[in-house]
Amino acid sequence: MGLTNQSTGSSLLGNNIVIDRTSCHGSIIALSGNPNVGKSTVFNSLTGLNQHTGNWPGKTVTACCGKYRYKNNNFILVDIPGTYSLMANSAEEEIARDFVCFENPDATVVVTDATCLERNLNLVLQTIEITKKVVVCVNLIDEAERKKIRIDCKKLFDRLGVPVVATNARSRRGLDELTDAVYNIALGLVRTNPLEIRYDETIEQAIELVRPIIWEITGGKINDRWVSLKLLDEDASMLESLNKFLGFNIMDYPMLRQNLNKARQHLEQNGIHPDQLRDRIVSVSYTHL
Ligand SMILES: Nc1nc2c(ncn2[C@@H]2O[C@H](COP(=O)(O)OP(=O)(O)OP(=O)(O)O)[C@@H](O)[C@H]2O)c(=O)[nH]1
Ligand SMILES: [Mg+2]
Repeated sequence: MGLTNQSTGSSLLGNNIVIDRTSCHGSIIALSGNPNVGKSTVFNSLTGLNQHTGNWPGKTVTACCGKYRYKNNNFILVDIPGTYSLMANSAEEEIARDFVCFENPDATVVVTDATCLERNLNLVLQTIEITKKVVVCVNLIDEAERKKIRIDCKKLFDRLGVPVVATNARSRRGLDELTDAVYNIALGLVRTNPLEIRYDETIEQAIELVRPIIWEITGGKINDRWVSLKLLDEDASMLESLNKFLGFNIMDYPMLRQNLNKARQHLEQNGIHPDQLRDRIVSVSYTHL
């Protein structure tokens, strides 16, 4: 299938994963997922490299890049440290969130554990809220089968609206299908139709007060709906990353400040106080599972 391996000189600098795009020609593929679900095993199988794997969570502490070829195209795979969410509750979550949001990978593979899929789907939902270019890898399928857990990938695909591939990364089962799904998404040959997370009416109205301004300022380069929600939630770490990405302070725009205030007033008037917004956001995500 024309898959060859090669490492790249890309690295994790400080809190950011830095891809040297001038020396890396190819599609950038993020490999994310909860800790200990087999991300590095998938990474090693595809790239031929030797990222640390083992049966305890938190082995991969810095991101690692590797290269593979498929159907005459180069792919740069980035093994991101495992996270349970993209809410930036830790440095790892911040790294994962910033890579998926601001590095604009050509595809993000969310590796999940087939034996406890429901818990893993939270990260999938948070990821498809940021990017449409997602492939879900249901790994450890052999363990699930051993425990008599049946995963209906077709049904999951219907619900999530992104490709879902079952794998046993240790034996390479399903990896050809995964490589093909990634190829199709990264090169835009297949478009996804991800499940849209909808919040209650008041939050949706608040988002709509901010979203068009974000779109105008950023020129559609980032997900305006998601950024609006994060700004309403006063997510300081996301604001810092956003400003770094843009190269200016987005809060310098008076129109944005004005509409954020309006949106926050609207939330307050309808009983959603600033410290309650995050809980509302998280609980709504769970209702989509
Ligand atoms: N049975 C089975 N074991 C697997 C599979 N994929 C990975 N493993 C094993 O699961 C353990 C964890 O795999 P890793 O690749 O290190 O997981 P990771 O997601 O990179 O973990 P962190 O870096 O800690 O987040 C290792 O012992 C792997 O050999 C699989 O599909 N089936
Ligand atoms: Mg790892």
